[in-house]
Amino acid sequence: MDITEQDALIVVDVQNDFCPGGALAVLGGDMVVPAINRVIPKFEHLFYSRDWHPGDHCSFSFAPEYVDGSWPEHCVENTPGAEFHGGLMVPLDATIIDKGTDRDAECYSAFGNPRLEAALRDKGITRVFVAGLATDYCVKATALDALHAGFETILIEDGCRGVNDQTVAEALVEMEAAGIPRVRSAAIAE
Ligand code: VGL
Ligand code: ZN
Repeated sequence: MDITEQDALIVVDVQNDFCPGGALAVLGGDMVVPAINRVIPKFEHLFYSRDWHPGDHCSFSFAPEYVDGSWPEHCVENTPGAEFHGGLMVPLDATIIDKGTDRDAECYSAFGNPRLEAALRDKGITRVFVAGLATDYCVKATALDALHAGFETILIEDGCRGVNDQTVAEALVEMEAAGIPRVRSAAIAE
């Protein structure tokens, strides 16, 4: 697959708290790392979002239900859980996009931070590839927002993992129906 200077990679929330051992671990969350690292050298434009919450963020709950948008405390700004997975390649010229920084608002999409869309437009990007965690929450929200903002949007299927099998399956159907195809990392890297 041909990747050009009009393409960007958006890596969503590949942070310790979403990986095994983390506060809100996604099953196999760390498995996205080799898939993402494989495609990084192909892209000139790299964006990495971070879930970056204040300690009293409104999504935190002591009795999380995982179905109504309440979660155990996770990705608190400047804590080890909020750091990128240690194996993830993060080139020095990559742009980091923090989101969920407002205590009173949930923010699944990386486009919740207006810097992302502004930077994509500024660089003349027309197509984005999306990967990361979690497929059924922040990856889905980011990919759908990218599409609605007018970018051709492609999901890197082995570069994503989700919270719940059922909602992952639904998310994949929803994204596909919206017009977001899936590609495997090997097809990009080759
Ligand atoms: C996420 C739940 C809560 C995600 C972030 O990155 O998918 N999920 N905060
Ligand atoms: Zn969060």
